[in-house]
Amino acid sequence: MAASQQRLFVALWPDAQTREQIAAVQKQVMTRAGLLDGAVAFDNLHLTLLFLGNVASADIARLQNHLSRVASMPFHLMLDRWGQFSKPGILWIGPQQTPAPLQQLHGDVAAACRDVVSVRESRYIPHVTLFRKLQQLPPVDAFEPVAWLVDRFVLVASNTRPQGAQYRVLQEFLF
Ligand code: 3AM
Repeated sequence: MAASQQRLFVALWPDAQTREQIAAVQKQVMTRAGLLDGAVAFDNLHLTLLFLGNVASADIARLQNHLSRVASMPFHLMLDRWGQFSKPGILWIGPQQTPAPLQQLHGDVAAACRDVVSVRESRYIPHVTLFRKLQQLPPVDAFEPVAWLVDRFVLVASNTRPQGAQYRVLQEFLF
């Protein structure tokens, strides 16, 4: 039987080369700080555009339809700074300067989703989470900035399991 609802989010999904570069930054911290736990799984690395939470399965086709109308030009995104959310022990990398097309894309995705699901307003801080649930945030060093050519976004289903989240890309939306 199909699930009556799915936990969804909209994200930028790194291409293979960008994913490798992000993972290399993650590895650098693990090696230098001797971290054993908390690393986001390689296949799960992403940049969230909008977290939607539970969406009724009956609404997902309409959501996809609205998202397919979101347009953008491809743009460059430079992941060149560290950041942390200290409450849940999150360490991330993100852009020093949010490119205007990314801010626009976030707004357009939120507007498209708002027609179908309720979307909470909050300040958008673009980031790729590298570690979660760290007891202590490790010291971080300079890293090789990751240059990402963004030409699509994705709708992702998240299955939260005790052994960690499992993400499944439901649809890719090319610009
Ligand atoms: O992109 P990151 O890793 O920062 O933490 C979750 C992850 O964020 C976040 O959505 C992304 C994809 O799972 N998330 C999970 N539950 C959330 C909630 N209730 C949430 N974001 C906001 N509100």
